[in-house]
Amino acid sequence: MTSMHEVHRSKSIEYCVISLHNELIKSLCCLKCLISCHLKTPSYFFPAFAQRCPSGWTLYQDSCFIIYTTWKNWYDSRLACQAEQGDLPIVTSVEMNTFLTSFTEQAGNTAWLGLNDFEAEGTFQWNDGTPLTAPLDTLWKDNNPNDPDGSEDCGGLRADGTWVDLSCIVNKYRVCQRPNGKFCKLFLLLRLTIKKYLREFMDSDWLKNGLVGGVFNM
Ligand SMILES: [Ca+2]
Ligand SMILES: [Ca+2]
Repeated sequence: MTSMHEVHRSKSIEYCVISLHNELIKSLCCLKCLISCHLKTPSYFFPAFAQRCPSGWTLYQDSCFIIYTTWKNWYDSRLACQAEQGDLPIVTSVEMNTFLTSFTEQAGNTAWLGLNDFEAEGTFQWNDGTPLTAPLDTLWKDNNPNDPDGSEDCGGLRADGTWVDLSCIVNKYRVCQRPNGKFCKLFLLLRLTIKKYLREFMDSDWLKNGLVGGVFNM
């Protein structure tokens, strides 16, 4: 039978562990603010900021997207995206291309993609080095890539959803892609891990057997 003393000791331990847990979460939240997840509201509730894009950006899968209708060449467009912790888009599926086309269709012009054939003429790859593979290579507009004068090394997404190779120094719109709260997800994972270990700590035999009970009751 559980004595009142044991119940009291158990509650003391529980309170200490919960307090410790809360302090850890608060510390993580402060750190989160420092690395700036671009949240609208500073919240301790991790699920609430697991999926947040900055104002004006649209969430699609694990990334945030925005179109800018200021005219820039491919290089300056890329730099502008990188200045916002993003990059030109890397299209990973036909569905994603359809999503991106909603931007160019509305804007009514071509936007730069993170696609180029700098390394080998005619062999396009994404800015992260991954090759362009089927079925995405069916998205080229008729007769593209054509590189008519040997200078069309950058890929753009047209308003109709097809792609063209263009001279990298011509000015086009740009879509920027940036990760959606990767740091926040890391904290969410960290929090779940901490909870798991705290629960195991609470349930551990050596704790229940009172080996450290005296310490908590001091
Ligand atoms: Ca080319
Ligand atoms: Ca072309």
